Amino acid sequence: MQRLRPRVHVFALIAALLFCAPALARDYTLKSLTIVDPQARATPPGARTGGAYLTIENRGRDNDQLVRASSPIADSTELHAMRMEGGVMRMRSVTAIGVPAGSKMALAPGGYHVMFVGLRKPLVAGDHVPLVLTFEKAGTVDVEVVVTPLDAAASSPRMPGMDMPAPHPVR
Ligand SMILES: [Cu+2]
Repeated sequence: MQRLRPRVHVFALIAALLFCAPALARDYTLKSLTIVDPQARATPPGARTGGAYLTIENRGRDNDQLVRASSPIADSTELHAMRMEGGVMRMRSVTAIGVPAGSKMALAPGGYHVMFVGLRKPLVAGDHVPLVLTFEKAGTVDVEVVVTPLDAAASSPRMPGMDMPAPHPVR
């Protein structure tokens, strides 16, 4: 019996690691940039758009900017900003999202985000979807976006329009 115990502990450890893994934030390093915890909210049936969020840390001495995002899961993948205009939350596409040297830029509900326009299938909680991010200086990095349940972001500000067809003209 005594000799079995270490093995039991190893199994317990492995089980604990497997159980914890999905909850761990995934980080990706690209030169002096770190892409922290890319995630997207699950979409309701029939939704044509979805948003993805992540944080970019720039530990370098040069400013950089996110200039492009692409994914096979949507007809187009855009960089968007949200802001209040005349009391209404609106989003628009932007050509770049700056990441100044020594700073952290959070793409989060209510602000900048990556927008999937023309989703080819719904975003389902637990799925991992591929996303390619291109920076002006650091280059390109492949990340996986973890899809979280719709209500996981309930504590975040609601984003009217996010779950509806894009409210602005799409090229
Ligand atoms: Cu958007």
